Amino acid sequence: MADAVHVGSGKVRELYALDDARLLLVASDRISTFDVVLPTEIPDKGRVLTGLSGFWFARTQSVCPNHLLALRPDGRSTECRRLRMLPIECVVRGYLSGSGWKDYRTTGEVCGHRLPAALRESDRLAEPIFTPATKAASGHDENITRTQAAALVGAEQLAEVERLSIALYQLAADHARGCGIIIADTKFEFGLDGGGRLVFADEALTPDSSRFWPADEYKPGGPQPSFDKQFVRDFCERTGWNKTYPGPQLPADVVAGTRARYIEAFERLTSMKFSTYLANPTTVLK
Ligand code: Q0Z
Repeated sequence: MADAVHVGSGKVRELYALDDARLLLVASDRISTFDVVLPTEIPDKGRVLTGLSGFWFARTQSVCPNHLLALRPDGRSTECRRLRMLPIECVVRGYLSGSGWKDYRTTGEVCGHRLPAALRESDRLAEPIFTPATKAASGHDENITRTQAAALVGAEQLAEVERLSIALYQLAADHARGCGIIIADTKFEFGLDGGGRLVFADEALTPDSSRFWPADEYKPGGPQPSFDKQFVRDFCERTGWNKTYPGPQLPADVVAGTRARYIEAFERLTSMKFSTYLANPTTVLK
């Protein structure tokens, strides 16, 4: 990475420019919960997320072109095409949770979708809905209506990213359900290439960009356990932490249990051993 120039930081990822046309996206082992990055890392978390993104990019090429150029041998770095990113988060919800549930409870609607009365928290929706959000620099994205989103990207562009987002979600959610994982919702990002074509970018259907729930524990009517972060959340609740910076250090058993859950998600979804991925990350693209 001698001549990679650092161009951005996320809570748990770093972005570098390789040249005018290519970026390097590096997923760290940092973990955040309740919006705070914890002082303890989860070994291999960044590799699991990079491998899962690669897996989904490879398997959704028939739906939409994507930014992936190569996975590096370290398993946590993705070389990608440098795009002009759209200024909206393309969220798809198949289940009613998080801000979708909050908005529904207050207004009966989510991003302009009027939903049936008397839905419960975590209920499955009859059809997945496209619920765009703004990219708030401060961190917390804000749900917007499709009318507001159209004002940001244009009506034609919006209709196309909505269609693509729903198709990507349906493909992935169907696959994951067969692996015992419910993808309750997910956030996609799209960019435009030099020819003005829409390209699926950033991370693809990872547990950091989605809610993954264990299907065998699904019980609507309240919040669901997180497939990946539940040990961390339970530990944080037990300590009485007030959920402001800094967060607590995680004990070894919570780290090990959480690492095992990330690897379990990887192995279930890819039907590949994680050790095979570590030996040669490109195997996940075949
Ligand atoms: C992704 C982000 C990260 C901080 C910009 N293919 C692309 N072309 C242009 N821009 C991006 C991408 Cl993926 C892009 N982000 C999100 C990622 C650290 C911010 F690793 N920002």
